Amino acid sequence: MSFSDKVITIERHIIDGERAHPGATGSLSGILRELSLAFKIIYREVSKAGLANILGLVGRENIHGEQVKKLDAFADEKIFETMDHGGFLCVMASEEHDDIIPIPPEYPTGKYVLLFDPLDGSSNIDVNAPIGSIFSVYRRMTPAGPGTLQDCLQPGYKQVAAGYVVFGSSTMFVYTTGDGVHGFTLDPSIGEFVLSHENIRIPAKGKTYSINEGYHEYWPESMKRYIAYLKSNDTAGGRPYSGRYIGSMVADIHRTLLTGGIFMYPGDSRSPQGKLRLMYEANPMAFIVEQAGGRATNGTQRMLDVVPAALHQRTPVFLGSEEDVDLCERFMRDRGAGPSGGNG
Ligand code: P6P
Repeated sequence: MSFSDKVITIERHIIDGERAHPGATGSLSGILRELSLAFKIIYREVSKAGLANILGLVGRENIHGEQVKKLDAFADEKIFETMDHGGFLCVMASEEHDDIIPIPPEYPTGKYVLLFDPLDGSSNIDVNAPIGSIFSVYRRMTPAGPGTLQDCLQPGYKQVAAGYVVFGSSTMFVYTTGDGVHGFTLDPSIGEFVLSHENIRIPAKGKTYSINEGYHEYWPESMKRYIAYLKSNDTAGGRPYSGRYIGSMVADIHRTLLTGGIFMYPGDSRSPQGKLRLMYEANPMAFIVEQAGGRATNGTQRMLDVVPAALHQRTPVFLGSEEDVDLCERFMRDRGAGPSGGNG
């Protein structure tokens, strides 16, 4: 069996996908191909961060008042540089930039919009915990010319592609274009992302919950009751669940996607909208989880139906296995004692 028969690179998978859509112009494939290059470049720096003295703070804050570490800025720069000239995009937006990022006038514009979190979980860089990049792609709304904020502020159900790369014990690129979710593991020996998880499906019900329990006192009572229920002893009901929380959204959601369960970053008395960003964190992850058979909500409605009002708006996030998210919603809807014993 030849090498090419055994190994399906992300480029080959994208081309095969494109052939399945005769009307495809190749732009979306081009975006995914260029992004995989950007992620390889970021991988090279992440994998030697401890040695390349790239650690430490750039010494400036991003718009959210968070110290920006050099790798954040590096990842942001590399994604922009890789994506700005291909003629696929009319505008970009990044967690690291207050406003939308125009395509330089010397380059052609295209029909797509790219939003991204260049390096999420950056607080984990210095402790060698998993980190990742997240992206979301839409078709432009405006007819032509430079893309606008309106092109960026679309509800999540209009995404045409979304994905992430997780820099962990191995480096994986996971994406969907609406035809299921597929995972590719980087083989450094050939410098290629190779298909390793075709058509990922999230279990209907899991055994783990993922939330920062340090904020327990700030949660709404319904959240406290739900988490207490998951921790209660009911062997037949599959409880107690195990707690798993890395504090890196990409890693926590990647685990939830593969093994099931529920990831939560709720709003609380200090931050009613929580911490995570709708446009380039919650929406792309919601698209992926739904495509894998799971659910994603902001606690009151389907995440992908939320109509955005601002580029960097925050949202509470509850996503994962369908049955787990359903039960979580029942607890949150029932402000009283919660469903009788949950009966999950
Ligand atoms: P907390 C990382 O800083 C991040 O943006 C997400 O990756 C992660 O899920 C969350 O914040 C962790 O926040 O408040 O639990 O430390």
